Amino acid sequence: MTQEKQTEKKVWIDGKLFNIEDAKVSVFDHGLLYGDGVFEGIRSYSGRIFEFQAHIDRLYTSARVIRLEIPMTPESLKDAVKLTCKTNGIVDGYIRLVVTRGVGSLGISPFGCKTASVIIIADSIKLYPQELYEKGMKVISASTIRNHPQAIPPQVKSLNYLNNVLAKIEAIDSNVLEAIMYNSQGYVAEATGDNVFIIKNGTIYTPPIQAGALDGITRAVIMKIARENGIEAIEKNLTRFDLYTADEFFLTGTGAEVIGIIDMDGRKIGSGQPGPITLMLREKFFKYAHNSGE
Ligand code: PXG
Repeated sequence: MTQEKQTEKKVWIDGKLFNIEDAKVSVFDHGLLYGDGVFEGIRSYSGRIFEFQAHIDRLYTSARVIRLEIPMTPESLKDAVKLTCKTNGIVDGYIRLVVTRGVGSLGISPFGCKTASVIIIADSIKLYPQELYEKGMKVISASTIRNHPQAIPPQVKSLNYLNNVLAKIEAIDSNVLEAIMYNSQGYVAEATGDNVFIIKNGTIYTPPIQAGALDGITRAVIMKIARENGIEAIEKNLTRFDLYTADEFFLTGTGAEVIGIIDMDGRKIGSGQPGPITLMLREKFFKYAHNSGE
């Protein structure tokens, strides 16, 4: 057997590990038919799973809101994630946890679906090219808005990402890689898979979750690190004016980590380079990430 064969990638589905080519779900799964399900994206740093409990808690919270019962305890799910990481030799990597409504008949009602399916993929992710982490990234304003709070709440990390997909397409059509999404009132909500931060006169501002953002786990870590370093971090409704006129601007997320924004809608942000507070927070974030986790 070759070395490669021994480290062949496996995907965990409902209690079993499958080779990639056999890791499949039914066409009658309501996750596919209706986008009915929830997910999490988690990173592993230096062989430890970053903010593991926070991600597990958010998954179960998202599931509760859509009345989806995850057919295993949080503890057994964590064990399954650890097993999948170990099996795939993950040290610095990315874990995608997906819970679908499961197999049912055609028709929207979820109540004919017997049990939810749980899928764990342990792989790697690179959201943006390395060069943009050093030089900073350009963004545009998306015309596609985040969901109205009386639709599926934006705090639910659901399998319906089409608003975000459309905003991402707008970005790519404009020759940039990320778009800022607004809410139905015109306030800044977040990017397509990242939370928004600006710095003005030495203070950090980020939109409140109620503005239509996911309650980002990286966001919470960054606010904690900022405060520990004597920087005030305030949740406040922001408009595009606030972003255009920020001294510094950055995005955070499990995929994105921390990335400086240097241009928005053709306006140069700050000095046109990732700012000093952004760079300091980024460095402290990685230090923390590689020295925590479980
Ligand atoms: N907002 C949205 C809509 C997200 O999907 C974040 C904010 C950041 O939250 P966390 O908890 O990760 O700090 C996310 C997370 C991908 C990818 O494949 C997307 C995310 C995370 C990991 C990978 O594009 N989004």
